[in-house]
Amino acid sequence: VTHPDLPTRLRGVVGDGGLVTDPEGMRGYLTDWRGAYSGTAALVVRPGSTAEVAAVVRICRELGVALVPQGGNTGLCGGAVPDSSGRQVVLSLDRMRRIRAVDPVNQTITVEAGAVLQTVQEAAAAVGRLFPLSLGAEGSCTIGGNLSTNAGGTGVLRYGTMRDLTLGLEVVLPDGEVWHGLRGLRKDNTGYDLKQLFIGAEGTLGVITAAVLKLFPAVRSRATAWVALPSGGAAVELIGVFQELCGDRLTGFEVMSRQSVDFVLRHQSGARDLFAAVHPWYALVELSDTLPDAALDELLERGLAEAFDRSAAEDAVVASSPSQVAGLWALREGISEAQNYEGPSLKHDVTVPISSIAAFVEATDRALGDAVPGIRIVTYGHIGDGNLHYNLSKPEGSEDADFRARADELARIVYDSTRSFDGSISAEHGLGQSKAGIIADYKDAYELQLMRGVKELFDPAGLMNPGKVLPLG
Ligand code: FAD
Ligand code: S2G
Ligand code: ZN
Repeated sequence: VTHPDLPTRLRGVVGDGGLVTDPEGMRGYLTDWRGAYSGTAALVVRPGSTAEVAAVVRICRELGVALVPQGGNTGLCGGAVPDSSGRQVVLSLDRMRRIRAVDPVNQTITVEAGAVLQTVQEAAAAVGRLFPLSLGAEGSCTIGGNLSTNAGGTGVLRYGTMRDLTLGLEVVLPDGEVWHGLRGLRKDNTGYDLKQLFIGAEGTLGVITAAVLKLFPAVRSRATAWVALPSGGAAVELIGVFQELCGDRLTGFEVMSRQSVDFVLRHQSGARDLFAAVHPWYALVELSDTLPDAALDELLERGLAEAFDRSAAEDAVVASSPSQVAGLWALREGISEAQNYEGPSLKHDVTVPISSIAAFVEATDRALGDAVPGIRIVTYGHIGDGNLHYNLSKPEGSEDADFRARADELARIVYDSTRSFDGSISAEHGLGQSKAGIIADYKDAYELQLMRGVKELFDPAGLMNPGKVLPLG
């Protein structure tokens, strides 16, 4: 199904250990984390160095074989999964996981693309620094994938997305040339900021092989609360209270609907409701500081008292131990997994202006309830960034297939509503294959034309992750 010389030529570069050709061995590379997308591939190649990546890319380009770069395969829009032609090659970075350098004085860390996010967090902590990207998949996702999806997560409010955390990149371009851009300077105004083209490109402009990332001073005090809210709009009021009171010390603010919490209580062993009463919405609020004795509990209590005065909170509990803090975050991070036990999770990762969040939820919930009576809407996420995970689960007792069959129609309702509030149809997960086909309906035509121009310049043969981000043709 592909070029006869391919396996031999690639084996000559990566050796037997770097090639996977048997169906059993390839399986894990061909389906995404939650089994929503799967494909077939000619083979999986696992280069062990930047030079091997460059040689592999050159061979595939010479033989006209398309490449699908892959990191931890935890992406949620099928960006790392090959198509069903059986002609594509999955290029996995899972053998390139080295931490090349940790520099506490310049506050940088240099890592290879296959390094797992949690490993990078630990390497930073070992020298008293913080690498602040944090998300539920951190035990499996890789820095290359985090860069390629411009990952967000729970620390964006204070530290930004991968765009804000990256100083330099090493990239293998689709012609096999290596861009040695591993600079760690915080200021370098010498022309176009090329690294930003590859961040968020989802593997369509080249293979990221290494990066220089920013480090921050470690936090040494933390205070965390779980707050019951009377409405979604109250979360917007609550975050305003804490931003005014705490400024940069507000380092975490996550919101969850009751439906989201119900799924976790149902499926996460050990999870329990923090309050006797049921509330429509909840927030996880976290303060942190580099000072070891910053009295953040008092600050947290002051903010909560203000929130109660404004009727923006109905109940609250402040964690009194590290294990209680971990329990609150487990509740929050458990939502993604819990959805998988309730039939198909039709995911929509949207941004709307924070001031419109309540109106967006109200309008979109209503439209969806009219379309599918009994639909269960799992709304949660990083509200400080205006980012809601607005995921749909089928009505209790209905058929998976019937619900899945309406995915496109329901996505239109969500995305058209997002557009009506001047939002974005992808806040942090990217477009992958799930949104490549509709992006033209939600993005300015001239902007798409410019994007195609960049794609044409970097990958004229169209062999780098075709069909992702930009629709084919
Ligand atoms: P993969 O899934 O392997 O690939 C993702 C994309 O990047 C693909 O298009 C792939 O082709 C490309 N790619 C990967 N490596 C390279 C490389 N080296 N060079 C070029 N292209 C490459 N995401 C968030 O932003 N915020 C969250 O809060 C969040 N929470 C999550 C929670 C759970 C439980 C799960 C399962 C996922 C979550 N995600 C979240 C989504 C996902 O974890 C992120 O998108 C992550 O950045 C993907 O990393 P990965 O290494 O798994 O990438
Ligand atoms: C999160 C994860 C994916 C989902 O948990 O913050 O990014 O299930 C999401 O929507
Ligand atoms: Zn998220």
